[in-house]
Amino acid sequence: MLTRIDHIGIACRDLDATVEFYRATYGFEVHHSEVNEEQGVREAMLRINGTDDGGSSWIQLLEPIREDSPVAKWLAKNGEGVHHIAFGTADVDGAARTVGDRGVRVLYDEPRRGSMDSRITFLHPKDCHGVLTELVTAAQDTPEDPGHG
Ligand code: V0V
Ligand code: CO
Repeated sequence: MLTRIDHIGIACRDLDATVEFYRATYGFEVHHSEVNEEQGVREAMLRINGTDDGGSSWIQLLEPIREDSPVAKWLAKNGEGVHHIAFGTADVDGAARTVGDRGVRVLYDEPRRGSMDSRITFLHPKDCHGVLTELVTAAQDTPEDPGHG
């Protein structure tokens, strides 16, 4: 059902400085960056590796663009650090249904738009032993478009 770690989401106060740390320290480059208004973040995706199911694994660096956003709220309480983990699946709708049936609160009725046109949903951290958990189907993983875009 869940086939890989799609990404680790890291909350930071200064996206450019954090990107520079990952570049200078590890040699990771930004593959993609965007603003997600709905989620209230400016983000950069650093591609770590490809996987044999056609997806990839990423570090997702997140800077809040609004004080009332989940990442801003989390930063105010915890400071910078790991904010969530995201598992990759070819079928986020089915995976969310299955996990929901197992008693975990799924935060969205329908998956929403995530980074790079992925489809994402979240599981409540209080139902996941303190870990905000995201389920994601990458754009290139969707059954309608099995290509390698
Ligand atoms: C909150 N809590 C967390 C947490 N955020 N625990 C672990 N990890 C986190 N990231 C805990 C918090 O300490 C509280 O525990 C409790 O949950 C309620 O938190 P709150 O501060 O009162 O905040 P809420 O309830 O208003 O919101 C929490 C939820 C919210 C999880 C519902 O953050 C949310 O909707 N998150 C999903 C959306 C999101 O995070 N978007 C940003 C990434 P105590 O103090 O009661 O014990 S966007 C993204 O990943 C994208 C675009 C992508 O991947 O493509
Ligand atoms: Co994420």
